[in-house]
Parts: sequence; C-alpha cells; structure tokens
Amino acid sequence: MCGDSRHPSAAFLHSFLSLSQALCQNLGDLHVTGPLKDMNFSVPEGGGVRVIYQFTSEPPAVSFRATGEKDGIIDIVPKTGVLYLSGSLDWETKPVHRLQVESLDEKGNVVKGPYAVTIYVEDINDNPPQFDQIKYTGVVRQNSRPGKPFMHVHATDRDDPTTPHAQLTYSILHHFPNPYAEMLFQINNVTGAISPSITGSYYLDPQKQDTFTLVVTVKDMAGMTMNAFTSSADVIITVKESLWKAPPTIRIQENSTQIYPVNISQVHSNEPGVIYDLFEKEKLPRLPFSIDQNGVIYVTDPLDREEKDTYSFFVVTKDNKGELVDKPLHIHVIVEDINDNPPVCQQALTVIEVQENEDEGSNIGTLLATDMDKEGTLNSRLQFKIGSQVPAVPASNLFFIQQETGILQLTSRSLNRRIASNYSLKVLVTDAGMYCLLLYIRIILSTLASPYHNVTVAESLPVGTVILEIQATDGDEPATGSSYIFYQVKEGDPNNTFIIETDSETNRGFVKINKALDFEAASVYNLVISATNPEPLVSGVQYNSSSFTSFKVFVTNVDEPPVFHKTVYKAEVSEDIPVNTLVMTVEAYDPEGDTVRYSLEGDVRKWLRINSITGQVYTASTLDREQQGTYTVEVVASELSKTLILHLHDVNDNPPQLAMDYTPFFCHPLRGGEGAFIQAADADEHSYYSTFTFSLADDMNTRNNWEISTINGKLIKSNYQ
Ligand SMILES: *[C@@H]1O[C@H](CO)[C@@H](O)[C@H](O)[C@H]1NC(C)=O
Ligand SMILES: *[C@@H]1O[C@H](CO)[C@@H](O)[C@H](O)[C@H]1NC(C)=O
Ligand SMILES: *[C@@H]1O[C@H](CO)[C@@H](O)[C@H](O)[C@H]1NC(C)=O
Ligand SMILES: *[C@@H]1O[C@H](CO)[C@@H](O)[C@H](O)[C@H]1NC(C)=O
Ligand SMILES: *[C@@H]1O[C@H](CO)[C@@H](O)[C@H](O)[C@H]1NC(C)=O
Ligand SMILES: *[C@@H]1O[C@H](CO)[C@@H](O)[C@H](O)[C@H]1NC(C)=O
Ligand SMILES: *[C@@H]1O[C@H](CO)[C@@H](O)[C@H](O)[C@H]1NC(C)=O
Ligand SMILES: *[C@@H]1O[C@H](CO)[C@@H](O)[C@H](O)[C@H]1NC(C)=O
Ligand SMILES: [Ca+2]
Repeated sequence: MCGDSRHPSAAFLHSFLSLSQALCQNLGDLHVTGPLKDMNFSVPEGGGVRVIYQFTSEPPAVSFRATGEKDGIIDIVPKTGVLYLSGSLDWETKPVHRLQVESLDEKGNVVKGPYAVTIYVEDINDNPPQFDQIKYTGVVRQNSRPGKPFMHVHATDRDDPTTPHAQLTYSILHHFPNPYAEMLFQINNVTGAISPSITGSYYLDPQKQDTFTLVVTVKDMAGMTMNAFTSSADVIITVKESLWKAPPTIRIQENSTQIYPVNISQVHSNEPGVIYDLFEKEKLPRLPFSIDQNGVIYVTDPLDREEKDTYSFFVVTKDNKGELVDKPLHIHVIVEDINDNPPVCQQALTVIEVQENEDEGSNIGTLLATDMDKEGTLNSRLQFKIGSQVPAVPASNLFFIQQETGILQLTSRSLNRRIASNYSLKVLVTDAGMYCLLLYIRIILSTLASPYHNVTVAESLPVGTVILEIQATDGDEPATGSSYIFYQVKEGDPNNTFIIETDSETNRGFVKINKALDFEAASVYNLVISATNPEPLVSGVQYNSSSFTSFKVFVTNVDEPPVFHKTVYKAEVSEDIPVNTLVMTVEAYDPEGDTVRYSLEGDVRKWLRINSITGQVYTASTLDREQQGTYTVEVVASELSKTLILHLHDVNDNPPQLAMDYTPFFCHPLRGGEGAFIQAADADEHSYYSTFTFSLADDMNTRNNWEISTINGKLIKSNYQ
C-alpha cells in the first residue's frame, strides 16, 4: 500500500484504493502521502471520485482546511488530510484548479500554510472536431494556378490543442463529378485551404463543368489512430471563366494628338491583390507602354509607324514576394498608319532627252517620288500632275503625265528645236493631303537621230582622219554644261576601227579612224552611234538618256601592188648544174586578189629565166663561177589587171553556104528574062566571101535552062531566060 486511510466510506475507499493502486503502479515514486507544502497534481479529466493525496499532520496541527477553486468537486477530509475528488473534473470546463491548504490546531488556528495546491486537469480526447459550417461555397477561375487556394474550410476541436486530441487533419473524401484520374481539387491537410490541383488548373473549364461538390472530412488525433473522431462537410465549388485573358491585338493610331499616357487596354488577374508588370523581349531602348495596379495598360508616347509598326510584350502578375502568379500574357500592338508623311520628291534636276521626231504618245520617262506612309494605303498613294511648262510654246500642253504612274508622254509631234530647245516642267506630286514639287524637269530636244549621210572613204586614209562630225543637240547653240554628251559606237564596229571624240565646249563629236581601214577585210560598216548624258542619274529617277543615230561607212578599194612574201630570196648552187635546173620559186600575192605575173630584171648574163605564172626560176645557160661568184637579179611581180587582147589572123577555114531559107519562084508561061537572087555566106572574114564563085550543077538539063551571073561584082544573081 502506498498510504493508509482512516475513515473512508466504502465507496470512497474503493475509489481511493483503485487510485492508489494506479498511482503506485503507473507513476512509481509519486508520494501519495506527505507533509503539507506547495504541491502540483495532474489529474485526468472525467475519472470520477478518487483520492488525490493525503497530507500528514504534525503537532500541534490536528486538522486541515482547503480553500480556493474547489468547484464543489475537490475537497480535503479535515481530520485525515486526504485530498479527494467527489466527482469528475472536466478539462474543457476548467483545466486548472488552484487551492490553498492550511493545517489547524485544536483551537482552529492556523499552524502552517496556506500552501498552494494546484490541480492540473489532463485532457482526454472526448470531443470530435467540428466544421464551422455545414456547407461551404467557393469560386475558382479557370486556369488558376495549381496549389493557389481559392477557399478554406475550418473545423475546431474543444480538446486541448497542445495534445493530439485537437490536432486536426483535413482531406477530400468525395469529389463529384470526378471525370479525371486525378482530382481537380486538393486540400491542405493542415490548413483546410482548397486549391486546384495541377490537373484542375489545366482542365477546369466552366463550359464543360461549372459546379463541383466535394465532401471534405476532418479528423482529430492528426488522423493517426483508428479511434480518432471524424466529421465532414460539403463544399460547393463554382468554376468561372478566367479573367486573365490576353486582349485582342491592340491597334493604335500613330502620331496621335491625345494626351498621354492613353489607356489602351485592361487585363484582370484571376487572383486579387497581385502586382502587375510589363516585360518585353525585343530589347527596345525604351518600351512606350506601362501598366498600373489595376491592370490598365497605357501607351506613354505618340508612336511612329514609320519607325516601328508593331510591338509585342508581356503582362505578368506577381505576388508580394515577387513570385509569378498568372501565366504571362502576350500583348500585340499594331501601329496604324496616318498620312503624316508628305511625298518625297527628288530635288535634283531631272533631265530627259527627247528627240524632235518622237511620236505623240511616246513615253519619254517616268518620274518617281516616294512616300514613307504605309504601302498599299491611300496615305502613300501618289498622284502626279504637271504644274507648269516653260516656255509655253508652241502650246502649253506639250507634255502629259499619267496621274497614277508618273509616266511622262508627248501629247503631240510639235516639238521643234527652232521654237524651243528645251522645256522646264514643274510636276506636283500629292498623296491624300500633302504634296511635293518635282522641280525643273528639263527636256532637251535632240536631233541626233536624224540620219547622217553615208560616208565613203578610201581604205588608204591614215589613222586619225576625221571622217564625220556629229552633233547631238545643235552646233549653233552653246553647250550648257549640264548636258555634256558622250558619244559611243554601239554597233557595227567590233574591232574598234572608229573612235569618237567629243569637243566638250560644243558637244560636237568627231568620228575618227582608229585603226587602218582595209577594203579587203571590211568594205562597209553599219555604225550605230549613241549619245549619252554622262551625268550620274538622280537616284530613283529613270529616264531614257540616250539617243541613237546610224550611218554607213563605205570603204573603197585602192589598187595596191602585189607583195612578195619575202624581201630577199637566196639560193646556192654549183656552177656546173645543167641548164634548166630549178633554182628557187618566188611567190607574191596581190591584195586585190588579182593574178600575179613574174619577170626578171637585171639578168645581164642571161643565166636565169622565170616561169612568169608559177614564179619558178630556172637556169637559162651554163653558169661560171669564175665569171661571177654571186649573181643578183631582181624579180618583178605585177598584177595582170589589164585586159589581154589577142588578135588572131583569119584563114579560109569555113565553106560558103547558100542561104536556104530563100526559095525563088517564077510565073508560068515564062516570058523570058525573069531572074531570082541567090545568096551565099560563110563564117570567115568579109574579104574572103567577096570572092564567092557561083556555078550551076554539072548536068545537061540544068545547064540548058538556067544561067547564072554576078551582079555588082559581089552579089550573085541566078537568072533563067
Ligand atoms: C507547480 O507548477 C507551477 C507551474 O508549472 C510551478 O511554478 C511551481 O513551482 C510548481 N510547484 C511545485 C511545488 O512544484
Ligand atoms: C498532410 O500533408 C502533408 C504534405 O502534404 C503530408 O506529408 C502528410 O503526410 C499529410 N498528413 C496526413 C495525416 O495525411
Ligand atoms: C506627326 O504629325 C505631324 C503633323 O500632324 C508631323 O509634323 C510630324 O512630323 C509627325 N510626326 C511623326 C513622328 O511622324
Ligand atoms: C481602359 O480601357 C479599357 C478598354 O480599352 C476599358 O475597358 C477600361 O475600363 C479602361 N480603364 C480605365 C481605368 O479607364
Ligand atoms: C533652253 O532654252 C532657253 C530658251 O528657251 C535657252 O536660253 C537656253 O540656253 C536653253 N538651254 C539649253 C540647255 O538648251
Ligand atoms: C546609205 O546607204 C544605204 C544603202 O547603202 C541607203 O539605203 C541609205 O539611204 C543611205 N543613206 C543616206 C543618208 O544616203
Ligand atoms: C575584225 O577582226 C577580225 C579578226 O582580226 C576579222 O576577222 C574581221 O573581219 C574584222 N571585222 C571587221 C568588221 O573589221
Ligand atoms: C532609250 O530608248 C531606246 C529605244 O526606246 C532604247 O533602245 C535604249 O536602250 C534606251 N536607253 C536607255 C539608256 O534607257
Ligand atoms: Ca477531441
């Protein structure tokens, strides 16, 4: 026994004994009896009647007295000093009871004390957790971040929060509907915070399912034991469309006169209290946009489309720790064009050369102007108009410009250099509202294209000879300097036989022989000559700066003597070679291609002869070295250009013939004396047929009836009488 008792009732004793037993067994060295002093006791709640302790009395003390928070349950037996409970303590009602205990003598005077006796009530898990509400409702936005709570549930447990009895853990028991393998929502088991799961962040879509019912539970004992208490509640969740959406492409008119900054859009985070910010990836020196803490996006300065026509950047939201909240939103801005750029005209003088004889309607050039405004819009549509023409003779509308293309045309054929050698035009170029002036388009009239006479030159003319002078503008008019002319042989002279030099003062061109002419190589040249203005063309301006002329150069042949292939022909022979030995062959050719004949001159010893046709030289007699060791003669080659007339002397080598086409006839009866002419001829010379002799065939009948005689000594008359 741990202690003794003197006057306990049966029930009390029973309790006391079991308490004592328990204390002895479980708490080992706890003294259940002892002198009066300050003491702390720990008593589990709800255990019923029991003895806590027994104070021992020391004389002169004979009894004890307890005061304080006895609450009708805690008291002390005065005579025995037994501290006991007459009922159950409840931790939830009063976890600590503070008492004062004194010892008294016979007369009731305090001997010792008061001492502080404190009874700590120990909690037991006698309360289930309870949700604050039977039913919770919450709203979640589509695409909310996973794990970002949008609502909380909360439960309480009346047990001692320092013990597992009130340690609560939350979980989701049911999830209606639950269309995916993983739940769309999750709950923090400690805080009761409900958030979308990763799956939910991805799949939640009010179009598909906008309401979910969760059954959440809460357990005490940290959910660790089977006999933990469990309670549950319904959570109704509504899914709403995401607020966090990128606006459609924003269009901002450039160079606007509004007061900046200008609100151009607004974005809304799904989460409250976020910090909005912009960032861009284009590495611009400065982003002309800003955002405020309500998500309103501003353009901060006027934009210039011609400088940059689109912007792309992101809006982000951060929490107060700088962590990203929503996925970055991509913002697109298009800068819209306004007509804020005037057309740009070339300021430099544009020179167009036109030939006098150009047809009406001829395209003589295209004028160009540019506009920085957006291509393909009215803001950059340019229109051309002739402002003035100086001089306005012979008419004020000699030129026409195509309004949309800037193509300049002649309206008539009335250009005449005698009236005006040049015109200056002012052309007005307009866009939808602004304009520029293309100043002084000088149109120079040129006559180069009028054909020159053909030139005939002898092939023997020396290099450098001027064969023709040409003039592109007019020799009578002084050069202006602004239109120096550069002539070139464009066609018909592959070997650069001709060259053209220009007098820079007069712009006159001199066509000269650059390489020796040769009738045999080329007897006619069809030269095409261009006259160009070599001034650099104004960039972007195109015009036809050349004009052309053409003429023929006829080269005449000059009879040139034959030419030997060698200047000296040499041969060595022995003096004893026989006569008619071939010594050498000389050869000459004639530039005109005529046949060459050879002869020898200075052959004083008559040793050699030459075949005049072949040029073969033979020995003509016996040579004698003792008379002359080296023998020099000249070979002459001449062209056979004269007609050879070989007169042949006739011989009588043709028989005479009667002219058979002539048949004489006579009328019967013959009166006598009738006659007829008979003629004869032959191919020989006249002197021969003058002596034709006629005779009758040698038979009797003929000789008796016919007679033949000669008339005038020349013609032969055959007569029958
Ligand atoms: C009783 O407990 C209180 C609080 O823990 C403490 O201050 C006091 O010293 C204790 N008394 C005794 C006698 O142990
Ligand atoms: C509560 O959640 C934490 C982290 O999610 C987990 O480690 C722990 O085991 C959970 N407790 C219970 C009782 O489910
Ligand atoms: C804006 O427009 C004005 C005329 O309205 C013009 O003078 C100015 O050059 C323009 N600015 C830009 C940047 O285009
Ligand atoms: C900013 O402009 C948007 C539309 O562009 C509008 O919806 C919003 O209400 C405006 N915000 C403010 C603060 O003016
Ligand atoms: C242009 O014509 C004017 C007269 O109309 C004349 O004085 C001037 O010299 C001419 N200029 C050229 C380059 O031909
Ligand atoms: C030049 O010669 C050609 C033919 O040889 C002839 O057709 C042309 O009319 C001549 N030109 C002139 C200007 O005489
Ligand atoms: C140009 O030279 C080539 C080679 O020397 C010659 O064959 C040709 O006939 C020449 N042409 C003219 C047009 O002189
Ligand atoms: C000028 O026009 C002629 C004929 O129209 C053409 O052959 C020539 O190439 C043009 N010259 C230039 C420089 O455009
Ligand atoms: Ca409890």
